[in-house]
Amino acid sequence: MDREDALYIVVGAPFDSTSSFRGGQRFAPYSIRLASSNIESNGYYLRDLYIEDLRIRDEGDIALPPGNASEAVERIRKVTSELVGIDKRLVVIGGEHIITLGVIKGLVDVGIRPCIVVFDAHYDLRWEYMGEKLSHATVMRRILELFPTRIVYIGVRAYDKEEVDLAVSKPLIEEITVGDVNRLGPINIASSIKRFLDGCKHVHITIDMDAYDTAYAPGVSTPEPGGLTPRELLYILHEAIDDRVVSIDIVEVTPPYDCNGITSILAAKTLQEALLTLESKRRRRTGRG
Ligand SMILES: [Mn+2]
Repeated sequence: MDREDALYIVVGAPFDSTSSFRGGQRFAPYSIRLASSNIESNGYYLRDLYIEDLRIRDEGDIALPPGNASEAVERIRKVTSELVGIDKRLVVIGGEHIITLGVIKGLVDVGIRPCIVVFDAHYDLRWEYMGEKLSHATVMRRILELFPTRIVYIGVRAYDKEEVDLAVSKPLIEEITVGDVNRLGPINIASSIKRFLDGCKHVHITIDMDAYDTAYAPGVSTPEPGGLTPRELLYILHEAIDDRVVSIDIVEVTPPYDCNGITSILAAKTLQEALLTLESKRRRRTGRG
């Protein structure tokens, strides 16, 4: 589909240079695309809408320089501002989590300061990590420095003291742990996310695949047991998405550490559900197909 006619643009961001444990996220865009063309195209929570009904264009991968995180962030920023600037919803397939900084910077360039929904086992709020200020472990801290915004974390269960102190001290940060999901159930969690996002004009969603339990998503860079099930995460995602979502990224799949591609398949399913939900809410608002 031509870029002009597309409503949704997909790009890959194959970067993994700041990985501290299990690298290989640069192979994820290829692996997730392969999985996406081999699963059925219907929605998990939706009927009568199929992925082939959506006006999607895949632009391929952004050329990113190995070992140079600041240049990688710059390139992602440029691509994001160009595509979102012509009124497209953007889907970025990482890559490690630092790529989200480029996406947010690109949104800021075109005047969008989104609220951010983060599915992640970690806060990624460190000031620096092993001497690096641009790292998968610092990405949300760098984003906080750009502008004040509402950030809701879902699935957090692994952090250091500096991160939890910072998160607790910021009234604009809401955290929903896996324990909260267990106690309250996905339905109540989804409504509290909706309340928290009340008043946001634009929303960015970032999905770190380690938010899922390692049983469902073993092929991630920094696995943490005790995470969300696909049914929980897909439900919360489905409820959290509405027409204000301008961009989505999915990060941290590392195919070399995956088992039979199950993490890539789940990432493809997650993205597919996100896109179908976004489209169904757009249709509901505009009354058009
Ligand atoms: Mn992360």
